[in-house]
Parts: sequence; structure tokens; C-alpha cells
Amino acid sequence: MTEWLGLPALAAAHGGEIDNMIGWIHIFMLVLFVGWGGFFLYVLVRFRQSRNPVADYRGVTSHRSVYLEVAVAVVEAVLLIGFAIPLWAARVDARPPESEALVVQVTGEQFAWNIHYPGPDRVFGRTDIKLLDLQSNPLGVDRSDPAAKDDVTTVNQLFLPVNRPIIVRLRSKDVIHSFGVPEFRVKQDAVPGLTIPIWFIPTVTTADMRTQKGSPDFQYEIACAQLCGLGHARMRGFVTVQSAEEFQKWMDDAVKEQAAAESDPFR
Ligand SMILES: [Cu+2]
Repeated sequence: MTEWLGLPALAAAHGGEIDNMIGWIHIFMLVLFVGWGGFFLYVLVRFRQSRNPVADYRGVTSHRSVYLEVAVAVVEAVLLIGFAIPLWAARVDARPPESEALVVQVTGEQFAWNIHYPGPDRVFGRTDIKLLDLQSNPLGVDRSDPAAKDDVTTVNQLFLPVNRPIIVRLRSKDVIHSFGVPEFRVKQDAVPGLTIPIWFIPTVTTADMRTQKGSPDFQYEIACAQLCGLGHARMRGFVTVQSAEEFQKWMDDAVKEQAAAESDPFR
């Protein structure tokens, strides 16, 4: 129902509800705009100087405007209590258990997105700020920790399987960034010192979206949605949504590559 708003294509399970709410808010605002605009024109004519040469000190005596204001407040309360709060509660409280989801850590920095997968053991390896190297180890992963052996890290490339709950643990190294993927209807600030979980279920693979849009170069983009410094505009990450099999293959290859790099004495 919200095509008329020109929102970005939808590619997440919860997005329909958000779009509906945006649609209802627009309809309500349109009614208010037309209503108040009409009222304004009416009073311009009704209280024109030629008809009212002397000011009326009694003013309006009918209560119609009060009823109207109450009605507006009721509709606003319904939008807030009936739609917005339940939707928000579902987003932040009804998070799926980590055992059913793919958990991935995303750390913003000036000006990149560092992606960290726990690998097949599903345990994030230890990180240590002393091991942090902006070129070779931007997250400071301690590869001597057994849990870190199979961890996979990338920069600005987030690979996700389709139709599976994704939990992103969002963090920041320096300033406030914001993880925004418009097609997933997801936007959350990354705040230094906090790990903020967000979750969504991608429903359309990158390949399907390319066909749907008729654009072979389409990419889901992580746009930093908080002005975070001079390089803010080039702080772009890309999300590749794949079928479960494709994703598994990507993950297996990445783990192998990681192991090979680790055992390379000339690295
Ligand atoms: Cu940023």
C-alpha cells in the first residue's frame, strides 16, 4: 500500500509493518494539512476586516475546535500506542535466540565498517587492543586464542544468508556512527563503549534484487547515517545476501583462507 511513498525496495521480514506505519502517518498528516489549511482559508474570509470593523472581545464560544483538537490527540495516541510502541518493542525485545541466528559483530570506525564472524565454532575469539593494527588487524583479534582460529573478519563487506535471523552486535571504536541499510528498514547508532544488538531477517538475495530492479550492479549498502567526520561520505559498506548454500561456501572458503594466512611464515 505504500508504493506511492517511493520508499526503497523492501528486503527484510519486519519491513512491511514499518512501511505501513509510515504510510498511516503520511495519510494522517495529509488530513491534518488539508484540514488546517482549509480552516486557515475559512478564517481569512470569515473574519475579514470589512465584515468585522471592530475587534470582538468575546471570541469563539462554540467548543467545536476543542473536540477537533481532542480527536487529533486521540489519533496521535493510537499511532503511538497502537503502532509505534508495539513495533519498537517487537524489534528490541523479541530478539531470536542466538542459537537460531547468525551473530555477527560490526564495528564502526572513521571511516570503515569492520565485520567479525565467530566462524563455525560460533564463539567470538578474544580481542586485545594491544594487537590492534589498522592495516593487518583492525579489530585486534588474538589468533592465539583457540576460539579465534576460525574467526573471519572483513572490511566493508558483510555477507549474509537469506531468510535467517541475523543479529548484528553493533559497536564503535571512536565516534558515533550509524548502521543504516534502507532496504532492511534498519538504522541504529553505533556508540563507543556500548554493544548494541539489532536484528532482522533479509528476505531477498542480492541476485534476486538485481533481477527485480533490472539493475545488474545493484548492491545493498551500509550507509553511515551519522555525520562522523570528514570521511563520512565515503564510509560505505556493502551487504551481499546469498542463499544458505552460497553463504556456507563463502564462509568455508573464508575460514580456509584465514587458516592458510595464519600458517604462512612469510606473512
Ligand atoms: Cu561513520
